[in-house]
Amino acid sequence: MVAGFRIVYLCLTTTTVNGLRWTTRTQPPIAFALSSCFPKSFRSNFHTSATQARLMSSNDKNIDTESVGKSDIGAATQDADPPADTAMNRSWRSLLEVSSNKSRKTRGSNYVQLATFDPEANQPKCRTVVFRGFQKLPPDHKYASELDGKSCVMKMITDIRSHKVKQVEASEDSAAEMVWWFSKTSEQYRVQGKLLFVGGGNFLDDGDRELAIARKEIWGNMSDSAREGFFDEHTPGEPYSGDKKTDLPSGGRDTDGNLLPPPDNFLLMLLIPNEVDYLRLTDMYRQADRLGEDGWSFERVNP
Ligand SMILES: Cc1cc2nc3c(=O)[nH]c(=O)nc-3n(C[C@H](O)[C@H](O)[C@H](O)COP(=O)(O)O)c2cc1C
Ligand SMILES: *[C@@H]1O[C@H](CO)[C@@H](O)[C@H](O)[C@H]1NC(C)=O
Ligand SMILES: *[C@@H]1O[C@H](CO)[C@@H](O)[C@H](O)[C@H]1NC(C)=O
Ligand SMILES: CC(=O)N[C@H]1CO[C@H](CO)[C@@H](O)[C@@H]1O
Repeated sequence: MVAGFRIVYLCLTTTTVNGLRWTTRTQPPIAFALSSCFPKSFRSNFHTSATQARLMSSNDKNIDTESVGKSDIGAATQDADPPADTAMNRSWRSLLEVSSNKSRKTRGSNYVQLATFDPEANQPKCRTVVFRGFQKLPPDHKYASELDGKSCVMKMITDIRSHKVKQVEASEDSAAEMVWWFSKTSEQYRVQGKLLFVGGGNFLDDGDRELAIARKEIWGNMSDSAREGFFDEHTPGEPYSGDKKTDLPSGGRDTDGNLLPPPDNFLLMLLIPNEVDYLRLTDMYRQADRLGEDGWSFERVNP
């Protein structure tokens, strides 16, 4: 098993968004890229601003218009037409719930891009990860963060051996930014915040009861193949060392089929947001949300 397979496995797991269970099916990254990069609702009837025109042209180069079904365009246009009065006065968290509900059936709609900064290389680094729902925490928990009665703590998983972990650990403020593009509704969320890892003893918060439970739960909810990958001793990113099977515990289970505890490699990764930039292309609406001392505030800004 090599790093490439691990990626596929990560995509196969059952995840939760807003409390709903859903399973992401494997598909080649290329197919994913194609299907999700076509902003179908760009062709809606809204006025075209300079920014929109720029965005459209940069995308249209790659669009095979024949492959975008007419029915899709219609559906997307309808869906992407929020009642103006309600859409203008909502926090990013409430907007995101609507977006994510609308796209729940779209394959790959829970793939997000996560950027960290590598202080050693003095370079930003970005990669795709699976967003696995919001983590509920008790109100008095030190990382509890709520908005409109909903948790803002964003849940993902990763391997301790991946570079993002070193990058975040080496950076002073654990800063990261996640980008989430909803192709169906032509919305972009850029979520800035702090990344937090929870593992089996290597991190500051590993002893936290709530977080340890959350890590265990997500481990248990993963697919067998995803779990298995975390027992693989081939270090991700190292020169290819062949496909020789180590004796991985099949499905991350013991010989009786019982779930093994998560290995130290397996990390719960939480993003705790402090700033969100929301952009909706259908009507060129942009909003900046910020977490201040008095909680979240938001303001409409020019697109
Ligand atoms: C569709 C897709 C989903 C992925 N999901 C995850 C994930 O949930 N967690 C993760 O650590 N890597 C995931 N990966 C792999 C990352 O993109 C990346 O290759 C890996 O984490 C190593 O990155 P790093 O060394 O910069 O940390 C996924 C890749 C793809 C293409
Ligand atoms: C926006 O919503 C808040 C409550 O979330 C409310 O207090 C405020 O009056 C609303 N503003 C407008 C202009 O609708
Ligand atoms: C989104 O979906 C969840 C789960 O079905 C539901 O509980 C929630 O009310 C929905 N939110 C909105 C804003 O539609
Ligand atoms: C989303 C999901 O599948 N959640 C389940 C994870 O596993 C626990 C039990 O370990 C269930 O209670 C959750 O419903």
